[in-house]
Amino acid sequence: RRTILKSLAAAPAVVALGRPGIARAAEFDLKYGNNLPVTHPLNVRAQEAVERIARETNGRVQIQIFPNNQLGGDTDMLSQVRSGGITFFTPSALVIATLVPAAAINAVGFAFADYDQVWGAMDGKVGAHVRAQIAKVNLYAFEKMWDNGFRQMTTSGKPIQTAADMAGLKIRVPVSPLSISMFKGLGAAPASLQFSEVYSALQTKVVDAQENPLPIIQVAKLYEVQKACALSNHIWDGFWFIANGRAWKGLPEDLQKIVAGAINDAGMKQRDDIRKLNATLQADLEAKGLAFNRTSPDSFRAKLREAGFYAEWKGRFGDEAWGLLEGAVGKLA
Ligand code: X2X
Repeated sequence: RRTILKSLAAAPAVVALGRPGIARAAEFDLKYGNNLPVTHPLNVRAQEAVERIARETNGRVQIQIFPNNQLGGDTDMLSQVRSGGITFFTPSALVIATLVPAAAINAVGFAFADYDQVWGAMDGKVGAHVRAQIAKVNLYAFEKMWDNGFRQMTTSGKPIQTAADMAGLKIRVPVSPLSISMFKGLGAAPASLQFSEVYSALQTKVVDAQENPLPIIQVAKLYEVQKACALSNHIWDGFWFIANGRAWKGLPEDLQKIVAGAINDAGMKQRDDIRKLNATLQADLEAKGLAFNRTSPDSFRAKLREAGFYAEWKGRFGDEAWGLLEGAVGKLA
């Protein structure tokens, strides 16, 4: 009788490890929300990280992922991660910049020529500067930024060839002061909408255009409601993997180390996933009916310069941050 009771008592621990879905509460039960469909590499790699964390902490840290705006749009998740309602969130640099203005520095129009420059800056001094600003609002930003990608412009009407084609274009942009400023500078009529609203806004023609990296256009099926894609590479955008500051400090150091290790490693794999996708996505999307054209950055840069975009944002970011960016990409307009 005693022996049976003992083995029954031991059983739940095994169940808890093997089947997190029905486990009793872990010592640290944490929530992570994001705005992307489960098929995006960000969610695929985050899921792997969550499993690794459960394993390496022997079930002490369980993270539940809420993908695809299940907990609300970006603005909602940003306030949830600040209050501690969720522990983790992956806002794009554009989105976290509504709270930490310095974070938009990587989104300055046409700043980066390629990924070597991007990761040089974001794994180097530019990224360190932004992470320090994020820390000031009691959020913890993990070291490795995850890739969203170079943003491209899609339209339901005529393709965008040069900056002149932007005149009056009703284009959706994220909830981001820099994006609004940049697209106004280009002569367009930008509207800020959270990502959760983009598909239906395009479908119902509330807006005629949007701009996002190709992996997003694919996983969110935006090709169903857009006709043409201009390869403009106008902004490089990434996701900061952030944690509520209090919750992060509340994790014992050994657990922090495991969580950060798993998340940063997953971020590096996610960057590589996007790199591989970038090589094949144009053909995939063409097969789904999206027409592609290349653009030269020249007319866009000239228009932005003329509109005072670079001068304005140099002032807003300040000489220090602007200098760090120029240190990574060369002199900006
Ligand atoms: O909302 C967007 O366009 C997206 C998915 O790229 C961001 O998260 C900024």
